Amino acid sequence: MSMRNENAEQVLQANHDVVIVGAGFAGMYMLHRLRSLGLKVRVFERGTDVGGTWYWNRYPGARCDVESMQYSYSFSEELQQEWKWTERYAAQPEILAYARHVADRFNLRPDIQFETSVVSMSFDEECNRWTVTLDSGQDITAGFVVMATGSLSNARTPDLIGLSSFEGKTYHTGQWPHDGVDFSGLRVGVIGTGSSAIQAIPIIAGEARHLTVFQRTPNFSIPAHNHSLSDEKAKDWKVNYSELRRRAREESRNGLVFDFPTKSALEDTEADRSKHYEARWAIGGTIFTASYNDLAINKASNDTAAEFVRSKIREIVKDPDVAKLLQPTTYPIGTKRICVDTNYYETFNRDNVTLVDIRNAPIERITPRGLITGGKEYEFDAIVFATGFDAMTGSFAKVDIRGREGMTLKQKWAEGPKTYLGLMVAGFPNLFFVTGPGSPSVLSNMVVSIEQHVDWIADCLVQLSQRGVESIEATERSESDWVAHVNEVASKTLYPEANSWYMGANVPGKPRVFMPYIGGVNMYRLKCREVANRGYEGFELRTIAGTSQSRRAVKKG
Ligand code: N01
Repeated sequence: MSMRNENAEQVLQANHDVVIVGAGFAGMYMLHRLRSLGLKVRVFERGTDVGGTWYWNRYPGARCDVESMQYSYSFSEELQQEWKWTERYAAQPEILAYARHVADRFNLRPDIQFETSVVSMSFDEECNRWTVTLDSGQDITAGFVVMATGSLSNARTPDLIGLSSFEGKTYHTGQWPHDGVDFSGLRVGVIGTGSSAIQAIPIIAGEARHLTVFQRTPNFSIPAHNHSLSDEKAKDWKVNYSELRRRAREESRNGLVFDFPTKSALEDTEADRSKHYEARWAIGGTIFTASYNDLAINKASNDTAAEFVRSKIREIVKDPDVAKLLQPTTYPIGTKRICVDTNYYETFNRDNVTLVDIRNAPIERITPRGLITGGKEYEFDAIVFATGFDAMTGSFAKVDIRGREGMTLKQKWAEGPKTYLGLMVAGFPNLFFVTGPGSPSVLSNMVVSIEQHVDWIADCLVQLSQRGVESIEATERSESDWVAHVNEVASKTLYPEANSWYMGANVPGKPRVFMPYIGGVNMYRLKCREVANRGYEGFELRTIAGTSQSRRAVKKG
């Protein structure tokens, strides 16, 4: 190949119809959909393989708390019929194997560039294209960019004094070593008691010589009652998949199939309520928070569920002082993400486990031998940070994104994320967000929400192509109306009462705004459909004739 041809080839490779950032569940399906439309698409992924959350979060006990038959793609009938889940709740290795299977089955890998981070992006208003800069320094241009970077993908280690002085090993649950960690015979400290910690703690306690758990805020956790999935049960789902998936998408608020209750907790007598909660506890899982129809909006109803779980903690944990520390009292149940566990509270009955309450005595500093809190030094061989994520906006904040007139997304979101439908941002044309802030995302079965966004974006690109539209952008008006609506709906619930990552409260200095849309995936889907049917109401569509970089035609819809 001559030099000239090599240059031409490089230019060709650097120009795409669509760039997708991230090869998790969202990025993989987005690639599949857009490629089937005949578009030239490139995915950039910082990991060495597909899987997103399930690629990074390999901590002991990592498991999905949405049932496997529902936490899976529905876009391919063959895929959903052929894949065999082995447990009610799949463990991380099985979900990662599923993601890899999808990548192979749909031959996605050739269009994914692994071990590549997008560091910056800027929109060229002259030609309506994005220039995407990679960590290698290479520039790629694309008519459209889809951020499929996940809602919980920017792991956060608190900025503790002395962190680098620690002589043992440190780990973060969200960046776990691929070869696993052997805690046998070690003194281990776990910081945090969120979903990740609650899954990891029972397993680490079984291995370590001694485990010390540092708890700032206790969490409500419901037993998973995980078990292997019988062939009959799986068959039941598979035979009825089309109807069940429809119900999850169109009838449920959270993208899960179950019979949503029609009764308030206050309509039952105390004895009936107790029986009902016992039955829900015996079923297990996140749907405990939907035991009645008003637990998220009525404090008196919520109190009954919270008290039931507190009574369970008192029943399970033998030491009354430890049981007291483990009982959440400062926020309504469900307003911090409900946790699902296997033997979490039971673990505190072990002789080799100590709970340290740091609510009033934050960790002062990390020392070479361990950490200091409440004036006492705790010594460890390993410290596990189960301290969560810069949720919902963290993965966007890591990329320097510049829209019209050089405005950065960081500036735009200085007081909290602003989007129209969680899909687009005014001032940032042709940039889509999959499950962005302002959409149901983390309040739902993520796969359902991902598929809905991917399908909407793909359909939108088909429409734009057919109408000769070069750029689409949320208007300031539609964006501010949507943000107001998202806040209004949230304010009618108990959610804002908790210092949760939904509110950005876990990151010092982050604006306190309720980020996901709580109106329900069913209502939200209708709204998105209506917007599209009305010719993308609330978006500005621009047709620019005669530009040199016209978007490639979509070959088929
Ligand atoms: O993170 P978290 P996570 N000093 O933010 C504490 C999903 N997920 O990784 O509550 C001391 O919930 C912090 O304390 P506080 C799920 O959506 C799903 O556990 O802020 N402590 C908290 O206890 C979940 O909600 C699954 O007071 C500090 C903990 O660290 C989300 O991911 C499994 C601290 C962080 O909890 C995040 O879960 C796992 C500090 N400086 C995760 N900073 C399943 O599907 C933070 N903490 C089952």
